[in-house]
Amino acid sequence: MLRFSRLVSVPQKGLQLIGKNSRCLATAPNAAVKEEEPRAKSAPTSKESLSFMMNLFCGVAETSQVFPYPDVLSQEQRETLSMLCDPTAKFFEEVNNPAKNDDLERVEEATMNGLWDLGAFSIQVPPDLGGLGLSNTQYAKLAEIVGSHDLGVSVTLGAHQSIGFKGILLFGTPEQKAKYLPRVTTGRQLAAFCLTEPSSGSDAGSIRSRAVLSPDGKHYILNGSKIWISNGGIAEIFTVFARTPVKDEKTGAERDVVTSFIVERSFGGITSSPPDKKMGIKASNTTSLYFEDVKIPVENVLGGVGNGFKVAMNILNNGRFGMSATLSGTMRAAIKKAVEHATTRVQFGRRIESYGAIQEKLARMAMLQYVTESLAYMVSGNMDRGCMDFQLEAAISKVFASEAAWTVTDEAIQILGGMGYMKDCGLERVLRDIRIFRIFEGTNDILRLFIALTGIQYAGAHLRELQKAFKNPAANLGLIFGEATKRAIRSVGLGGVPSLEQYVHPNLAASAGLAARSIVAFGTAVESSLLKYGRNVVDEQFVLNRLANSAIDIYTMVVVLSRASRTLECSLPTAAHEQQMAEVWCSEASERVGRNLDSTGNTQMLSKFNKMSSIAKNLCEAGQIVQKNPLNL
Ligand code: MYA
Repeated sequence: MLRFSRLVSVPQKGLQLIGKNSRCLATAPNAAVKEEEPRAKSAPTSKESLSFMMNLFCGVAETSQVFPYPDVLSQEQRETLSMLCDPTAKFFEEVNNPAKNDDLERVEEATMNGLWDLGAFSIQVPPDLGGLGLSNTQYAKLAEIVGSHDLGVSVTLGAHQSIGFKGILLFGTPEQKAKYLPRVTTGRQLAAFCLTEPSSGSDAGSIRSRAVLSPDGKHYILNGSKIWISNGGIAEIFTVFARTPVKDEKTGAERDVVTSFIVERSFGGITSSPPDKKMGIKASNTTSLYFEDVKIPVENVLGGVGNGFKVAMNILNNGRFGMSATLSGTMRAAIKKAVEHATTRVQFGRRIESYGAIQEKLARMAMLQYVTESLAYMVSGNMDRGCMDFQLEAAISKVFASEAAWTVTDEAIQILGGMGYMKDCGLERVLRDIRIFRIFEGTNDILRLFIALTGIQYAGAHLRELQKAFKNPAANLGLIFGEATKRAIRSVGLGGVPSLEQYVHPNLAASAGLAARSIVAFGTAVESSLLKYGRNVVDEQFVLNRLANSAIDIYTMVVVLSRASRTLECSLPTAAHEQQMAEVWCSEASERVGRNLDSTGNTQMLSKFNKMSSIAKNLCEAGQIVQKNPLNL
């Protein structure tokens, strides 16, 4: 059962509000997390977020992190990147063999060596510690190239640097960085991220591995096991999360907290299982790991005792854009295959590209790729600009990319028909490889709840602030007036919808209007859900999912509007094409938002949710399909 404990505080009379503190706190590496009471004022408080997504939950269009579309590469960074792109692509075309890696269930040695030589295992490590010292955006471009060729290799690279040693980069002390980063770069030692356990998957806070301080206070002694660890059997350096007992300073009672550690295989006491047999990403090594009385020096605590959960979440937040970048490359490659086929295959006397059924597929595939790519570079660009509050946007990029890539690859296979189903075509491997992306690094189901609940908590804090303001109206006129106006505007319909037109190219004004209306409708739906369910909203997963889907749709609308506007402003040759994609995307996404939001408050839909809940319970009680077949056999 999901705790999402942060959401179940502060039940109030009247306005039922939730959230013990605002979620707008920057998740800065090493940042001390303060608990402040929200201050009542109309301008953003110090705890208020500049994240588009957080503000969306209050029905507010905070545009500073979405318009204009980030353009963060300096000339020098652009040149460095161009110098790396060609050799990387060439390497994948000439040296790496994805089908062979898949058959062998490991990445061939020549590929591994070549990738080390290219610096592909240390893209973001500073050069003085052995890496290429590239930015998130540069990383995204390289990830895209790898993703267009071999997802097994992507996961090997990503498990190493996106999450394996990312904690050292983000939270390591200067000594830890100096000791370990050269080893995972020029030292060619692989890293792995060890969070998941047999009884702790989505519920990452429930891990049982335990590390206890030795009597002389010099070591932690680690015992426990981890499962499904990418690079588990081949890594030398591990970021391991374990419970550690601490004494409560006030009561003297002992309690467990989660702490992260840098662990070396050479410490002894670590064994790994044979590689797991998987559906896809077979080339990537996945194993269980067992820790038996592993002696970890105290100086290998990463990020401070008790901060392990936040270290884990921040590592994941920081790495998620890499998945969307990777998968936008995968989609590019799959679409290329589909287009090659559609433009050469003749059936019923015409090339199949000329049929509407195929055109609709190709257009939808192109839009899904365009949105994914736009999300990836929006998030990486914002990270490079120094934005600290991007966890919702990063989660959305992962959820969207993994679902889009599945659909696009599946449709590419459909366009190729029997040929697409054959192993030689390569798409069946890609489809198998892609399936895990909806599961790992936070299942899409858990990330949808994370998006909805985190945003709702922010909106809840905002409402609570308003409630407090009403207790002293004279001192808080600004806030109250602002809110009253907003609500009055909502109650009279669309007339007062905030305009996004000033941020987009004139050709996209109508689409911007659709996005703006969706933003207002979303804020209203969140507020209604908060007022209706109060803190119990945490249990309303049918509603939360629909809010999350609407939030995802709205973010994608704004992101493509931003990107297409920039393309139009620069008069790039693809401007008309991108405009069309943005228009169609916004039109369909806003329709989905309307339907999803309607269903969060509509009595008929709520009754449907109850029925679905009951159907599922019946199945679970029966342990299988409840009814017999129509023959009653
Ligand atoms: S690795 C395994 C991945 N596992 C997961 O992702 C686990 C998923 N579960 C969770 O994320 C959490 O348990 C959830 C929280 C979200 C469910 N950012 O009480 P809480 C704070 C910042 O709600 P829970 C793998 O698959 C929160 O505010 N903070 O927690 C590798 C609160 O703080 P406070 C966050 O109920 C695969 C506190 O934590 C976040 O337990 C290989 C507690 O919150 C957040 N996100 O549930 C991948 N979440 O107390 C290879 C929570 O202050 C990749 N908090 O209020 C390949 C990619 C390709 C790269 C290519 C390279 C070239």
